Amino acid sequence: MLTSLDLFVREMRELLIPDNIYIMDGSRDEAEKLVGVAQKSEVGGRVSLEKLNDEEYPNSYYHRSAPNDVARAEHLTYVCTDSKEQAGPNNNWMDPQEAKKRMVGFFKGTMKGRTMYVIPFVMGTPKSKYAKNCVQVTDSVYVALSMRIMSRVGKQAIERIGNSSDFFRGVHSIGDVNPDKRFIMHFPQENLVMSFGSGYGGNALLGKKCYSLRIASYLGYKEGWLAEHMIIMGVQSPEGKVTYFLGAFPSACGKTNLTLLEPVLKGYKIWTLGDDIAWINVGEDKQLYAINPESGFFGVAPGTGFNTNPVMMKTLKNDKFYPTLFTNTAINNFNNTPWWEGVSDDIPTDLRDWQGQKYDRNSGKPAAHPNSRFTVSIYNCPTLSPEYDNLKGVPISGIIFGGRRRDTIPLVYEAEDWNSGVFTASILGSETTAAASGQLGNVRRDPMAMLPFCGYNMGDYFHHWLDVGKRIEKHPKIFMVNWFRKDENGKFMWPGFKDNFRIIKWMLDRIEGKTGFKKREIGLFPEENSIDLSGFDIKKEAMEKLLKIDREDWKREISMIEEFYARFGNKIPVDLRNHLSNLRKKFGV
Ligand code: GTP
Ligand code: SPV
Ligand code: MN
Repeated sequence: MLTSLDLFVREMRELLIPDNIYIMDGSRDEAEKLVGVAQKSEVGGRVSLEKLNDEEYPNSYYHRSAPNDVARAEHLTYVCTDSKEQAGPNNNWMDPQEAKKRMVGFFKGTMKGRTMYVIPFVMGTPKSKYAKNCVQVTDSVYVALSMRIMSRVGKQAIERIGNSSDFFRGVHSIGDVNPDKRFIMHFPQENLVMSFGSGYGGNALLGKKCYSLRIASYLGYKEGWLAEHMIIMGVQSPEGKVTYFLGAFPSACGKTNLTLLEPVLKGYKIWTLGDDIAWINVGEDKQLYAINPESGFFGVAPGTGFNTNPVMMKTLKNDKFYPTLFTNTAINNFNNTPWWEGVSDDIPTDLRDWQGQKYDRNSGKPAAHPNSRFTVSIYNCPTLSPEYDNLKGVPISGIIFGGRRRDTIPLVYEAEDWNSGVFTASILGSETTAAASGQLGNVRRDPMAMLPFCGYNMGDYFHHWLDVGKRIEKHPKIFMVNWFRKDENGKFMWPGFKDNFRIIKWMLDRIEGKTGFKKREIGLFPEENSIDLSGFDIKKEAMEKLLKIDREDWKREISMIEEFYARFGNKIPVDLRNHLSNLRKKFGV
């Protein structure tokens, strides 16, 4: 008897017409074999993988993508539900039949002369009831190897699927990496994604944003849980108590750095559980519990160095899990190591830039692509939490939201209660970054850092957040932060990175009731001297500026929020609309 999985593979063979089919077992031997294949295979004139200096970066390989394929393509990403309203104004929409017709046209026979890799994988630790079964096919050996780092690839997935037809199906081909034939189509009602024409990150590793956020958020809406663009971390106090936080920041706004933080305050420790995605369930004790469905980091390289993120540097130099990949960084020819802005203070003299050209340091351009990344197993991380594989996840006491804002948003404040927190998260704005193709530095609304990742109507999503709040008894505290406020000279006013722990410590004190608050227009602010600034010579005026509410800035902010809310019409919950009108009154608009 053919299983549903067999039938899917047969259907894919008939559609894609590959020369060979390879079903992955997830073993290390297999990974070594596939790396060998990648070292010999070319995509668009580029060798798929090149070995890097094994002493400096063990088990590490370098990949250069096509220059037109270096980031998520939000304008080519669609949610194809029966009606446009289900997808909402936050998504591009296409009729599912039309979308499929278009994609089948692209996919037909596209794997002639290629191998089809069949990747069975589990998102979440396989014994957990929250884990989900998935299968992706791809013709990119780089994607296949990346998937093995980012998720649990192999036999366990096939065993878990068994005779069931209930698994996520991902269909992927790099095609000829032509942006005119590039689409990432989601079919939440069919647990299906079809992605053509890109080999990059979130466009191609379908377990990541496509499944674990867009499809999973839709499943969560139906089933009563949340799939979020969030880190998970444990903060251990000098007494040994661990408090778990979630943190949502838009792409390239500091998640990976926060979850691998080495605290600046003595006696504290951060335990890493996840740097990008959290699946959040209501536990039997009516508390929120979170798991990380992923098993690796696909992290931003620029800015990562021993000064800013020593734990990630150690992770990248760890040889535990094979392999580690570097994509679109520069290469230091002197010792064949990957190089990017921020990994060393001085620029090496003999660099190849991310496109493989000799780097001209007078060009004014960076050598590494601003969205160059590393793909590395979470098991390489020295601060990996012992609770990482906990089947029910970890109990959540605090949720942090943050954006990248040169002005308007204070360094930190707290929401008064769950619903105010949902409102605060729903009005999150952030400057666009290199993680998605398009203009940089534009402020846009990015509620819960989920604008590009919510697989259904965001109005319904806000209702869902409020509903989850009604089902829990012990509500986590909700905070808003902004590490990126700038002074008149365009300089960051807050040092960020390890000093962010000073703010985390204040949150801990708030959770434990050890410090009070000052109530202001937008929420609860730290009392005088309650942020631990020991060993840090920041001026009192600088702190005041970092925590300032500028009324003119906020009037502008409110009009941006209103514009955003208006797109959703009466889908915006009444409670959130009331919060907005209260805010308007406080600022006299
Ligand atoms: P995605 O993987 O795209 O979801 O990004 P992310 O949210 O994990 O962001 P990440 O931690 O990789 O940081 C993105 C960029 O911001 C990097 O260049 C970091 O060096 C920089 N960054 C992170 N934290 C801080 C901070 O506290 N202050 C400043 N100034 N920069 C930071
Ligand atoms: C992001 O853009 O938020 C990322 C990178 O984490 S990607 O996998 O490309 O989505
Ligand atoms: Mn992300």
